[in-house]
Amino acid sequence: MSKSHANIPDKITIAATRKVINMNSMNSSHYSNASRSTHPSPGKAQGTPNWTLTPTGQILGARIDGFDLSRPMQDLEVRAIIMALGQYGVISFSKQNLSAQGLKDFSANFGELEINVANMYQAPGIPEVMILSNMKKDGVAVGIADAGQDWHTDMSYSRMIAFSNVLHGIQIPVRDGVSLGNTEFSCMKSAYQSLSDKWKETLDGCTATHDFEKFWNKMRFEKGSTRPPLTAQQKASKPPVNHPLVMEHPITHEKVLYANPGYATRINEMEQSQSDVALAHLFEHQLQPRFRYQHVWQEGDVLMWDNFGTIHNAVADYTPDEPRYIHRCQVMATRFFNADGTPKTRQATGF
Ligand SMILES: O=C(O)CCC(=O)C(=O)O
Ligand SMILES: [Fe+2]
Repeated sequence: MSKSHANIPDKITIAATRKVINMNSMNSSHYSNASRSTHPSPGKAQGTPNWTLTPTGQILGARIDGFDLSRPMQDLEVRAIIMALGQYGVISFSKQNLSAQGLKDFSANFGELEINVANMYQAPGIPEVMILSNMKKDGVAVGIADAGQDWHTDMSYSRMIAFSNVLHGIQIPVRDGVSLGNTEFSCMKSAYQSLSDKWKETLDGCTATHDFEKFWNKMRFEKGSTRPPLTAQQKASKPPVNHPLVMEHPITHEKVLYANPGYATRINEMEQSQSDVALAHLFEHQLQPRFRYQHVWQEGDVLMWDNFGTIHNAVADYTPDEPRYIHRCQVMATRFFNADGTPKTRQATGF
Protein backbone atom coordinates (compact mmCIF):
# COMPACT_ATOMS: atom_id res chain seq x y z
CA MET A 1 0.00 0.00 0.00
CA SER A 2 1.26 3.47 -0.82
CA LYS A 3 2.58 5.44 2.13
CA SER A 4 1.45 8.70 0.60
CA HIS A 5 -1.53 10.64 1.87
CA ALA A 6 -3.83 9.51 -0.89
CA ASN A 7 -3.74 7.04 -3.70
CA ILE A 8 -4.24 9.26 -6.69
CA PRO A 9 -2.53 7.75 -9.70
CA ASP A 10 -1.19 10.90 -11.25
CA LYS A 11 2.00 11.36 -13.14
CA ILE A 12 3.56 13.86 -10.76
CA THR A 13 3.67 11.23 -8.01
CA ILE A 14 6.91 9.37 -8.11
CA ALA A 15 7.69 8.12 -4.65
CA ALA A 16 10.92 9.40 -3.20
CA THR A 17 12.20 10.71 -6.50
CA ARG A 18 12.60 14.18 -7.80
CA LYS A 19 10.41 15.12 -10.71
CA VAL A 20 10.25 18.17 -12.92
CA ILE A 21 6.70 19.24 -13.52
CA ASN A 22 6.22 21.18 -16.70
CA MET A 23 3.04 23.18 -16.23
CA ASN A 24 2.88 23.79 -19.99
CA SER A 25 2.28 20.11 -20.57
CA MET A 26 -0.22 19.61 -17.74
CA ASN A 27 -3.67 18.58 -18.77
CA SER A 28 -6.50 16.50 -17.42
CA SER A 29 -4.58 13.25 -17.88
CA HIS A 30 -2.42 14.15 -14.89
CA TYR A 31 -5.22 13.56 -12.45
CA SER A 32 -7.50 10.60 -12.13
CA ASN A 33 -10.59 12.64 -11.36
CA ALA A 34 -9.74 15.76 -13.28
CA SER A 35 -12.29 15.03 -15.95
CA ARG A 36 -14.90 16.49 -13.62
CA SER A 37 -13.17 19.86 -13.56
CA THR A 38 -13.07 22.81 -15.84
CA HIS A 39 -9.66 23.26 -17.34
CA PRO A 40 -8.04 26.49 -18.28
CA SER A 41 -7.17 26.76 -21.94
CA PRO A 42 -3.71 25.38 -22.76
CA GLY A 43 -2.58 28.87 -23.70
CA LYS A 44 -3.09 30.05 -20.13
CA ALA A 45 -0.26 27.94 -18.82
CA GLN A 46 2.25 29.27 -21.32
CA GLY A 47 5.41 30.68 -19.84
CA THR A 48 4.93 29.02 -16.46
CA PRO A 49 8.30 27.96 -15.12
CA ASN A 50 9.13 24.42 -14.14
CA TRP A 51 9.12 23.44 -10.52
CA THR A 52 10.06 20.27 -8.77
CA LEU A 53 8.05 18.27 -6.26
CA THR A 54 9.95 15.89 -4.01
CA PRO A 55 7.89 13.60 -1.77
CA THR A 56 9.41 13.11 1.67
CA GLY A 57 8.89 9.36 1.32
CA GLN A 58 7.25 9.46 4.75
CA ILE A 59 3.57 9.12 5.59
CA LEU A 60 2.98 12.81 4.78
CA GLY A 61 4.84 15.64 3.11
CA ALA A 62 6.38 16.88 -0.12
CA ARG A 63 8.75 19.73 -0.86
CA ILE A 64 8.33 22.03 -3.85
CA ASP A 65 11.36 23.92 -5.18
CA GLY A 66 11.57 26.57 -7.88
CA PHE A 67 8.06 27.93 -7.40
CA ASP A 68 7.79 31.69 -6.81
CA LEU A 69 4.64 32.29 -4.76
CA SER A 70 4.91 36.08 -5.02
CA ARG A 71 3.66 36.17 -8.61
CA PRO A 72 0.02 35.73 -9.70
CA MET A 73 -1.03 32.07 -9.86
CA GLN A 74 -2.61 30.46 -12.89
CA ASP A 75 -5.70 28.28 -12.40
CA LEU A 76 -3.77 25.18 -13.38
CA GLU A 77 -1.11 25.88 -10.76
CA VAL A 78 -3.72 26.40 -8.05
CA ARG A 79 -5.27 23.10 -9.05
CA ALA A 80 -1.91 21.31 -8.96
CA ILE A 81 -1.23 22.67 -5.46
CA ILE A 82 -4.67 21.54 -4.25
CA MET A 83 -4.06 18.06 -5.67
CA ALA A 84 -0.66 17.93 -3.98
CA LEU A 85 -2.27 18.96 -0.68
CA GLY A 86 -4.77 16.13 -0.96
CA GLN A 87 -2.10 13.65 -1.89
CA TYR A 88 0.70 14.57 0.52
CA GLY A 89 -1.23 16.37 3.28
CA VAL A 90 1.64 18.77 3.96
CA ILE A 91 3.64 20.65 1.31
CA SER A 92 6.45 23.16 1.68
CA PHE A 93 7.73 25.68 -0.83
CA SER A 94 11.38 26.55 -0.33
CA LYS A 95 13.07 29.97 -0.43
CA GLN A 96 10.03 32.23 -0.59
CA ASN A 97 10.38 35.98 -0.37
CA LEU A 98 6.87 37.22 0.42
CA SER A 99 5.45 40.31 2.06
CA ALA A 100 2.45 39.91 4.39
CA GLN A 101 0.30 41.16 1.50
CA GLY A 102 1.99 38.62 -0.81
CA LEU A 103 1.12 35.78 1.59
CA LYS A 104 -2.48 36.99 1.72
CA ASP A 105 -2.71 37.24 -2.09
CA PHE A 106 -1.27 33.75 -2.59
CA SER A 107 -3.53 32.23 0.07
CA ALA A 108 -6.64 33.86 -1.38
CA ASN A 109 -6.32 31.59 -4.43
CA PHE A 110 -7.58 28.69 -2.31
CA GLY A 111 -10.69 30.08 -0.61
CA GLU A 112 -11.96 32.80 1.70
CA LEU A 113 -9.48 33.84 4.37
CA GLU A 114 -10.19 33.70 8.08
CA ILE A 115 -9.87 36.66 10.39
CA ASN A 116 -9.05 34.85 13.64
CA VAL A 117 -11.58 35.09 16.45
CA ALA A 118 -8.81 36.04 18.91
CA ASN A 119 -8.42 39.23 16.82
CA MET A 120 -4.87 39.81 18.01
CA TYR A 121 -1.39 39.99 16.53
CA GLN A 122 -2.39 40.82 13.00
CA ALA A 123 -0.02 42.26 10.39
CA PRO A 124 -0.59 46.03 10.23
CA GLY A 125 -3.57 46.77 7.99
CA ILE A 126 -3.89 43.07 6.97
CA PRO A 127 -6.06 41.28 9.54
CA GLU A 128 -6.02 38.05 7.49
CA VAL A 129 -2.30 37.66 8.27
CA MET A 130 -1.51 36.69 11.84
CA ILE A 131 1.90 36.83 13.45
CA LEU A 132 3.09 33.77 15.37
CA SER A 133 6.15 34.70 17.41
CA ASN A 134 7.85 34.54 20.78
CA MET A 135 9.60 37.86 20.08
CA LYS A 136 9.02 41.10 21.94
CA LYS A 137 9.50 44.72 20.96
CA ASP A 138 10.02 47.16 23.83
CA GLY A 139 8.79 44.45 26.18
CA VAL A 140 5.57 43.89 24.23
CA ALA A 141 4.81 40.61 22.41
CA VAL A 142 4.81 41.04 18.63
CA GLY A 143 2.86 37.84 17.96
CA ILE A 144 0.98 34.99 19.57
CA ALA A 145 3.71 33.01 21.33
CA ASP A 146 2.04 29.65 21.87
CA ALA A 147 -0.19 29.13 18.85
CA GLY A 148 -1.04 25.52 18.18
CA GLN A 149 1.16 24.04 20.90
CA ASP A 150 -0.95 20.94 21.37
CA TRP A 151 -2.64 18.54 18.94
CA HIS A 152 -5.56 20.02 17.00
CA THR A 153 -7.08 20.71 13.59
CA ASP A 154 -7.48 24.37 12.71
CA MET A 155 -11.04 25.69 12.87
CA SER A 156 -12.81 22.41 13.53
CA TYR A 157 -14.67 24.58 16.06
CA SER A 158 -16.22 26.57 13.24
CA ARG A 159 -19.27 25.91 11.08
CA MET A 160 -17.06 26.71 8.07
CA ILE A 161 -14.01 24.58 8.78
CA ALA A 162 -10.48 25.28 7.55
CA PHE A 163 -9.07 23.92 4.30
CA SER A 164 -5.43 24.92 4.46
CA ASN A 165 -3.19 26.92 6.72
CA VAL A 166 -0.37 28.78 4.97
CA LEU A 167 2.65 29.66 7.13
CA HIS A 168 5.69 31.67 6.03
CA GLY A 169 8.74 30.97 8.19
CA ILE A 170 10.57 34.29 8.39
CA GLN A 171 12.77 33.57 11.41
CA ILE A 172 13.38 30.01 12.64
CA PRO A 173 15.29 29.17 15.83
CA VAL A 174 18.36 27.00 15.35
CA ARG A 175 20.44 25.41 18.14
CA ASP A 176 23.72 23.66 17.43
CA GLY A 177 22.83 23.60 13.76
CA VAL A 178 19.44 21.96 14.36
CA SER A 179 16.17 23.77 13.57
CA LEU A 180 13.73 24.06 16.46
CA GLY A 181 9.99 24.66 16.54
CA ASN A 182 9.08 21.92 14.08
CA THR A 183 5.45 21.56 13.07
CA GLU A 184 4.31 18.01 13.63
CA PHE A 185 1.45 16.27 11.79
CA SER A 186 -0.54 13.06 11.99
CA CYS A 187 -2.29 11.44 9.02
CA MET A 188 -6.04 11.00 9.52
CA LYS A 189 -6.54 8.86 6.42
CA SER A 190 -4.20 6.26 7.90
CA ALA A 191 -5.77 6.73 11.33
CA TYR A 192 -9.21 5.99 9.91
CA GLN A 193 -8.07 3.06 7.76
CA SER A 194 -6.37 1.35 10.68
CA LEU A 195 -9.42 1.45 12.95
CA SER A 196 -11.00 -1.96 13.51
CA ASP A 197 -14.14 -2.78 11.54
CA LYS A 198 -16.06 -2.62 14.81
CA TRP A 199 -14.88 0.94 15.48
CA LYS A 200 -15.62 1.96 11.90
CA GLU A 201 -19.15 0.59 12.31
CA THR A 202 -19.60 2.37 15.65
CA LEU A 203 -18.46 5.72 14.27
CA ASP A 204 -20.45 5.47 11.07
CA GLY A 205 -23.00 8.29 11.03
CA CYS A 206 -21.76 9.82 14.30
CA THR A 207 -21.04 13.50 14.81
CA ALA A 208 -18.77 15.24 17.30
CA THR A 209 -19.07 18.58 19.06
CA HIS A 210 -16.07 20.89 18.60
CA ASP A 211 -15.52 23.80 20.97
CA PHE A 212 -13.03 26.67 20.52
CA GLU A 213 -12.86 27.21 24.27
CA LYS A 214 -11.50 23.69 24.93
CA PHE A 215 -8.10 24.41 23.37
CA TRP A 216 -7.98 27.99 24.69
CA ASN A 217 -8.55 26.86 28.27
CA LYS A 218 -6.22 23.88 27.95
CA MET A 219 -3.46 26.33 27.03
CA ARG A 220 -4.38 28.59 29.97
CA PHE A 221 -4.88 25.98 32.67
CA GLU A 222 -2.57 23.12 31.65
CA LYS A 223 0.22 24.81 29.68
CA GLY A 224 0.72 28.00 31.67
CA SER A 225 -0.25 30.26 28.76
CA THR A 226 -0.64 33.97 29.47
CA ARG A 227 -3.64 34.12 27.12
CA PRO A 228 -6.46 36.10 28.74
CA PRO A 229 -9.83 34.38 29.31
CA LEU A 230 -12.11 34.55 26.29
CA THR A 231 -14.48 37.48 26.43
CA ALA A 232 -18.24 36.89 26.32
CA GLN A 233 -18.19 38.39 22.84
CA GLN A 234 -15.46 36.02 21.63
CA LYS A 235 -17.36 33.06 23.07
CA ALA A 236 -20.62 34.18 21.50
CA SER A 237 -18.94 34.50 18.11
CA LYS A 238 -17.73 30.88 18.25
CA PRO A 239 -20.44 28.66 19.74
CA PRO A 240 -19.67 24.89 19.69
CA VAL A 241 -20.53 23.16 16.40
CA ASN A 242 -21.11 19.59 15.21
CA HIS A 243 -19.27 17.83 12.39
CA PRO A 244 -19.36 14.24 11.12
CA LEU A 245 -16.62 12.15 12.80
CA VAL A 246 -15.78 10.47 9.54
CA MET A 247 -15.41 12.79 6.59
CA GLU A 248 -15.16 12.04 2.90
CA HIS A 249 -12.04 13.97 1.94
CA PRO A 250 -13.17 16.64 -0.56
CA ILE A 251 -10.08 16.23 -2.77
CA THR A 252 -9.22 12.52 -2.58
CA HIS A 253 -12.70 11.20 -1.66
CA GLU A 254 -11.20 8.79 0.85
CA LYS A 255 -12.52 8.54 4.39
CA VAL A 256 -10.62 10.44 7.08
CA LEU A 257 -11.09 10.60 10.84
CA TYR A 258 -12.24 14.15 11.56
CA ALA A 259 -11.63 14.42 15.30
CA ASN A 260 -8.89 16.08 17.28
CA PRO A 261 -7.94 16.38 20.96
CA GLY A 262 -7.79 20.18 20.75
CA TYR A 263 -11.43 20.89 20.03
CA ALA A 264 -13.55 17.71 20.01
CA THR A 265 -15.52 17.47 23.24
CA ARG A 266 -18.29 14.95 22.70
CA ILE A 267 -19.63 12.27 20.39
CA ASN A 268 -23.21 13.43 20.21
CA GLU A 269 -24.89 10.09 19.57
CA MET A 270 -23.39 8.48 22.71
CA GLU A 271 -24.01 8.80 26.43
CA GLN A 272 -21.51 11.15 28.06
CA SER A 273 -19.51 8.34 29.72
CA GLN A 274 -19.47 6.26 26.53
CA SER A 275 -18.40 9.32 24.54
CA ASP A 276 -15.56 10.05 27.00
CA VAL A 277 -14.20 6.53 26.60
CA ALA A 278 -14.57 6.57 22.81
CA LEU A 279 -12.90 9.98 22.40
CA ALA A 280 -10.03 8.99 24.70
CA HIS A 281 -9.49 5.91 22.50
CA LEU A 282 -9.64 7.91 19.26
CA PHE A 283 -7.23 10.57 20.54
CA GLU A 284 -4.72 7.90 21.56
CA HIS A 285 -5.22 6.00 18.31
CA GLN A 286 -4.77 9.04 16.04
CA LEU A 287 -1.49 10.09 17.66
CA GLN A 288 0.42 6.86 17.14
CA PRO A 289 3.97 7.52 15.95
CA ARG A 290 3.35 5.48 12.78
CA PHE A 291 0.96 8.16 11.49
CA ARG A 292 3.26 11.10 12.20
CA TYR A 293 5.51 13.41 10.22
CA GLN A 294 7.44 16.52 11.29
CA HIS A 295 8.22 19.50 9.10
CA VAL A 296 11.71 20.79 9.94
CA TRP A 297 11.68 24.48 9.09
CA GLN A 298 14.17 26.41 7.05
CA GLU A 299 13.89 30.16 6.82
CA GLY A 300 11.90 31.18 3.76
CA ASP A 301 9.74 28.04 3.76
CA VAL A 302 6.04 28.43 3.06
CA LEU A 303 4.29 25.47 4.65
CA MET A 304 0.73 24.53 3.65
CA TRP A 305 -1.27 21.71 5.10
CA ASP A 306 -4.57 19.98 4.50
CA ASN A 307 -6.72 20.52 7.57
CA PHE A 308 -9.24 17.85 6.51
CA GLY A 309 -6.85 14.92 6.49
CA THR A 310 -4.24 15.86 9.10
CA ILE A 311 -4.00 17.08 12.67
CA HIS A 312 -0.98 19.03 13.92
CA ASN A 313 1.04 20.29 16.86
CA ALA A 314 3.56 23.14 17.10
CA VAL A 315 6.58 21.69 18.93
CA ALA A 316 7.56 24.08 21.74
CA ASP A 317 11.20 23.08 22.14
CA TYR A 318 12.79 26.56 21.94
CA THR A 319 13.29 29.24 24.59
CA PRO A 320 12.31 32.93 24.70
CA ASP A 321 15.91 33.71 23.68
CA GLU A 322 15.57 31.70 20.48
CA PRO A 323 13.37 33.86 18.23
CA ARG A 324 10.73 32.42 15.94
CA TYR A 325 8.67 34.64 13.61
CA ILE A 326 5.99 33.31 11.25
CA HIS A 327 3.31 34.92 9.09
CA ARG A 328 0.13 32.86 8.96
CA CYS A 329 -2.94 32.91 6.71
CA GLN A 330 -5.84 30.53 7.22
CA VAL A 331 -7.82 29.47 4.16
CA MET A 332 -11.36 28.42 5.00
CA ALA A 333 -13.02 25.50 3.23
CA THR A 334 -15.38 27.69 1.19
CA ARG A 335 -14.20 25.97 -2.00
CA PHE A 336 -15.54 22.63 -0.73
CA PHE A 337 -18.39 23.37 1.71
CA ASN A 338 -21.55 25.48 1.70
CA ALA A 339 -22.12 28.11 4.40
CA ASP A 340 -24.33 25.66 6.34
CA GLY A 341 -21.49 23.14 6.50
CA THR A 342 -22.85 20.71 3.91
CA PRO A 343 -20.32 19.51 1.31
CA LYS A 344 -20.49 20.97 -2.19
CA THR A 345 -20.95 18.53 -5.04
CA ARG A 346 -17.92 17.22 -6.89
CA GLN A 347 -19.23 18.95 -9.95
CA ALA A 348 -19.24 22.26 -8.09
CA THR A 349 -15.76 21.89 -6.60
CA GLY A 350 -14.14 20.36 -9.68
CA PHE A 351 -12.47 17.66 -7.55
O1 LIG B 1 3.54 27.48 14.62
C1 LIG B 1 3.30 26.38 14.15
O2 LIG B 1 4.19 25.58 13.83
C2 LIG B 1 1.88 25.95 13.91
C3 LIG B 1 0.90 26.80 14.64
C4 LIG B 1 -0.51 26.39 14.40
O3 LIG B 1 -1.00 25.41 14.90
C5 LIG B 1 -1.34 27.17 13.49
O4 LIG B 1 -0.87 28.17 12.96
O5 LIG B 1 -2.49 26.77 13.27
FE1 LIG C 1 -3.03 25.07 14.11
